[in-house]
Amino acid sequence: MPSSPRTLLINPTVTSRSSARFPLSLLHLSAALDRHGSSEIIDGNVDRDVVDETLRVMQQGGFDAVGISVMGGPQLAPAIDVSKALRERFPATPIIWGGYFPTLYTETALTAPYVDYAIRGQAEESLPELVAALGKSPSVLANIGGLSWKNGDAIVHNANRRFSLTDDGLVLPYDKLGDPRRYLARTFLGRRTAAHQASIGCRFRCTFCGVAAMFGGATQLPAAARLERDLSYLKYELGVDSIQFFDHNFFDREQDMIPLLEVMAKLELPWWCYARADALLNLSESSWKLVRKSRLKMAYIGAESPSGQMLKEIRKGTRPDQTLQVAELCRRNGVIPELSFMVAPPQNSEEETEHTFEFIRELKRINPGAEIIVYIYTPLPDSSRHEKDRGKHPGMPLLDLDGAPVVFPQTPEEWTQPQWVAYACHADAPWLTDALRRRIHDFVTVLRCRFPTVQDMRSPPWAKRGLSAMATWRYRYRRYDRPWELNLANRLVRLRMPQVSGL
Ligand code: B12
Repeated sequence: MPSSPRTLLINPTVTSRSSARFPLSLLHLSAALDRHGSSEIIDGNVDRDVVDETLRVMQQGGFDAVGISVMGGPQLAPAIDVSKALRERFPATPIIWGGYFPTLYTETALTAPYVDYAIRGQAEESLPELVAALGKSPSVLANIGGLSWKNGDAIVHNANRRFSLTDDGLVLPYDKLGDPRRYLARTFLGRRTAAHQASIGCRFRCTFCGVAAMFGGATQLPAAARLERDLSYLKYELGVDSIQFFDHNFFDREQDMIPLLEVMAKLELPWWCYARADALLNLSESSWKLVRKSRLKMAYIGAESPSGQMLKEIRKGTRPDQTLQVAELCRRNGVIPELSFMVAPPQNSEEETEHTFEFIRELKRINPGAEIIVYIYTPLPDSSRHEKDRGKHPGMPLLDLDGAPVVFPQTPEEWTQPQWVAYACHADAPWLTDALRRRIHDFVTVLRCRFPTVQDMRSPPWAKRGLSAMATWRYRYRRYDRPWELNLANRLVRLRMPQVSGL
């Protein structure tokens, strides 16, 4: 391996060009790689033909390794396509997978002949160490934290690495993306919204969440000076006018948040973030004052379920009454709560789902502006949870409609089958009857027509008002079933679905 290795980083296509946001994972990795070598980025959300573009860039020569970011769900098929094409045309180039899929399903990723290495978790340190170690003896590989690799026929999992929020004093290398301004989007927050991540991790260990599986309950906040430097660059250099935070959970302990909120209040960039009901309810009035001044527009809060029992089982750590209270608190403070629910759990699927619909109605009475996201509850397989949590809080075995145990895919290809893509997207589960699937779909159709999301910038206001009026009687009388007229109208208007495309 040369003393200054070159790495090609790829983000396989996962969303439309208009929904493309800064590929933050690759920007962070690129910054880390460039300290001891160099790197280039191909972002499939912008360069739509990732395979052709990758082969074209590779032909120019000189890359020592390729790193591919892979999230379960729709990103897997393009990740496989580009990996296979690389293996065929450049068989000697090592292929490294990183991100949520190889972190959660490490063995599955490494069964593929086109994946040589999987890095679990954060990779700012592990990836540069790996590319520097390529071609050296296996004993060097064995010392790289967070790396899983193939030693002959055996798969070796090195120890986990501790998470850290390193700061080399620089902003991310946005210019690696060509003109970074093409990633600024018109959203309900502003005309030039940028994605940013300030802190990492989450201190909670909800059993269903990929973030808990990745971080195991650890979190780290940035220094206020760093947040100010990064956001000021976005605001004053790139002309950003609003921010979507990808932080796994923005609001942490109040005393630690105050310096960060002061930065946000100073910059006054309308913003969106992930939050928890308990953290918002615990904020003092002086912090809320900062929040209002900072122009927080929307907070995505995992409400998950109206059942206290289920919230305990999934180790959510919040209660249904807190969900109701936070809806009211947000209303008073001019923040829209975007509340997400997981319906159709494997046990008592129908009752739990109907109970959730009623709870959503109650929330809408408390705060009609609250936005609702409905997912199907699709738990992670125990093997994909963080090593600290495996075997604990097992829950009931997952059974399909015939009562047979649910068997998770064993290869990346199997994960690309439509039913497993839907599972990864929390859109379907093997225990769902056709009737329940339809019932959920119909409820969501009536709900989102009755209360169109403010995030929809595409549909004209008259169309949204029209749909809302059409849906009123169905919503009022709970006549959700077969809303054919709304489906028809929707086909013309195509309301936006935040759960699929993000903001
Ligand atoms: C932005 C985002 C998206 C974007 C696209 C992202 C992209 N790749 O272009 C969009 C909106 C399209 C998206 C879609 C989905 N997403 Co998404 N998304 C996120 C989000 C909010 C931020 C990701 C991010 O940029 N993080 C910042 C960077 C710095 O961190 P990172 O990505 O983790 O990268 C680090 C490591 O993972 C690793 N790494 C990453 N890539 C690579 C590559 C290599 C080579 C290496 C070595 C390491 C490595 O190193 C990086 C630096 O330390 C996360 C939640 C979060 N806060 O992270 C969810 C998240 C990743 N998404 C998730 C999911 C499930 C989805 C969906 C598949 C389903 C859904 N309903 O949400 C959908 C697909 C929707 C559809 N099309 O139907 C889950 C994944 C968990 C899991 N169980 O697998 C997350 C964690 C949300 C959650 N809490 O459930 N998503």
